[in-house]
Amino acid sequence: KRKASDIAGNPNQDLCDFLMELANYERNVSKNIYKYNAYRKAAGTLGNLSERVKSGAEAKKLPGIGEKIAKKIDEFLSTGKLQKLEDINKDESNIVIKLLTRVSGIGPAKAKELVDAGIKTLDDLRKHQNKLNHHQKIGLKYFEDFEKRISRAEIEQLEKMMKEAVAELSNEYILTICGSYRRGKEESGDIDVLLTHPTYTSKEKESKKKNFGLKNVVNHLEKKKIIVDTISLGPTKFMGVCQVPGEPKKPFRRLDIRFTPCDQFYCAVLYFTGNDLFNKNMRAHALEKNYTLNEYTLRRLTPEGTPGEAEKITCEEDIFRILKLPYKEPKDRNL
Ligand code: DCP
Ligand code: MG
Ligand code: MN
Repeated sequence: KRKASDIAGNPNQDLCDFLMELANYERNVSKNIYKYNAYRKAAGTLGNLSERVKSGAEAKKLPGIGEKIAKKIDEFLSTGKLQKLEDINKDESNIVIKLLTRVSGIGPAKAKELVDAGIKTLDDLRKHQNKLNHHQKIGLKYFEDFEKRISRAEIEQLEKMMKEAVAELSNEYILTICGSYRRGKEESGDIDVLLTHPTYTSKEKESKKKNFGLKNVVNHLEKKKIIVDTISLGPTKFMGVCQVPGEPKKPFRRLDIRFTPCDQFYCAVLYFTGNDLFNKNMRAHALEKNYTLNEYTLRRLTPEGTPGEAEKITCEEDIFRILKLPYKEPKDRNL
């Protein structure tokens, strides 16, 4: 069942927005990832409510909302704005950093470097592309399209086309779209594809998987005009650009593909489904139970703290069961 807020809109959208703006400021300007995550967690909590929050005190009872954020909620509810954000947005270099970090591939450090070099607008950036690496150039080239949200309908369309395309290479590929799409979101920021093939295991040598490797898949998707640009391509990871082929032209979309050994598929599905805060929590839970969990494996820790053999995992439920955690559907993994 989808939450009411996903259909009828979020009754706390304005509060979520200012918390996310504070989060992004902490990440992009202060470089304080701890505060970045704290604001995001609070925004996530409010975003999951089906009722409008009435006061800071009420919000404080919820997970991830403490004294300081409660005060900000009260200020916002009574004045309709936040003085801290007003001040932040008065500073011109903050405004430029905010703009530049919207370009895919430009992080806080690069944005600051560009500001120091006198860059103020995307047009400045277009004139100084020599300052950008390949990823950042692609981010700039597709800036407008990459900001557009992707509907489930369009992702479903691409999913079907990609599944048909890889099946032409081998009918044994398994292709799963993860990320926010798998968590049931109505719209996504990009498309996260997980791919595996039975000939590719963590023990198999490179040579054996060659015929069914990621490079062949990417080549084939290029031939089908589904993949239209590449940011980077390695043996297990593709980052690039895709589009629904044909007319009418749809926007260009960011596409990530991970090619995973089949014995590690479900740890990868769990990781790639996220969200990232859920993953952080799940890993912390694992450690409390003397396990170490990552995108590849779940392993028990010895008393000395070294990881043992990988547990045999045949579905996501296995991971929850071994960690003695109640199973959570992907749609309930929005922390
Ligand atoms: N991920 C993570 N930690 C990170 C980045 C990503 O655990 N630092 C995992 C969880 C994410 C998944 O990878 O859900 C996909 O990453 P995205 O950045 O594509 O995020 P989403 O798909 O969740 O959201 P969006 O709709 O913005 O793409
Ligand atoms: Mg995504
Ligand atoms: Mn992604």
